[in-house]
Amino acid sequence: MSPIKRGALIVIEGVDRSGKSTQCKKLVQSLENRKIQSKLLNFPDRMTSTGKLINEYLKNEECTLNDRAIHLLFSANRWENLEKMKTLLYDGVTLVVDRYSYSGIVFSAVKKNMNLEWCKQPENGLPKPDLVFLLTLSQEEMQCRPGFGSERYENVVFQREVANMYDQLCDEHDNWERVDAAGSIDDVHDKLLDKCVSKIEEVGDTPLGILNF
Ligand code: Z5A
Ligand code: MG
Repeated sequence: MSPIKRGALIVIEGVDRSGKSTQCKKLVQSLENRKIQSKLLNFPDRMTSTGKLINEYLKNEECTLNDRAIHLLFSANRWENLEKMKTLLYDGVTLVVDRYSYSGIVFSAVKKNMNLEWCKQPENGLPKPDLVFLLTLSQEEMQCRPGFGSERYENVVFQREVANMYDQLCDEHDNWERVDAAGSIDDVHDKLLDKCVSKIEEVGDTPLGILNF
C-alpha cells in the first residue's frame, strides 16, 4: 500500500497591504477547483483567547503590554493551533497560511531593545513550512493600497525596517521565494499557484519539518 500523501505547509509573508490575505484566499479557491484539498489559516487567529488580547493590542495604541509579553502571545497563538495543523497536514490537506512565525520574528525584532535571536526561540518546534512566499511591494505602492495606517505598526518607518528584515530572512532560507506583489491580483496569483502545485506534488510522503532557528 502506498503511504498517504501529506498536505504541504505553504506560508505567505510580506509587508502590510502586500496582498497576503487576498492571495491566500484565491490560492485555496484555485486548489479546491483542482480537487486539491486545502485550507486557509491566518495568524494572528483573533478568535482564540490569546487572539482577543492580540486584537486589543493591535487596535488600541494605549494597550500597554510590553514588547516581550506581546511577542510571546503571538507565538502562543500559533502553538494553540499546533494539533489542528498537524492533523490536517497528515490527513492530506494543504494549509495556506496568512502570516506565520516569520511575522512574529520580524515585527518584534525590529523594535528597539529587542534581540533577533531571542525573538526566534519561541518558534522552535512548530511545523516548518515547505514553502514561504515573500510578497514584495515598494513603500509608495504600499501606501496607495486601501486600509493602510489603521492599526499599530502601520507606519512607513516601521514597515521599511520590517521589509529589510524580511529580506534578510529570505536570503538566509532556501525554502523562500520572493514574488513581486505590484502586478495585478491575477498576475500575482498565477505565479503563486504554479509554484504551490509543484510543491504539493513534491512533498508527497516526506515528513513534516520542524522549525529550528
Ligand atoms: N503580527 C505580529 O506582530 N506578530 C505575529 O506573530 C503576527 C502578526 C502573525 C496584523 O496582521 C499585524 O500583526 C501585522 C503584523 C502583526 N501588522 N502590520 N502591519 P494582519 O495579518 O491581521 O494584518 P492585516 O490588517 O490583514 O493587513 P495585511 O495582512 O498587512 O494586508 P494584506 O493581507 O497583505 O493585504 P490584503 O488585505 O490582501 O490587501 C490590502 C488591500 O490591497 C485590499 O484592499 C486589496 O483588495 C488590495 N490589493 C491586494 N492585492 C492587490 C493588487 N495586486 N493590486 C491592487 N490592489 C491589491
Ligand atoms: Mg492580511
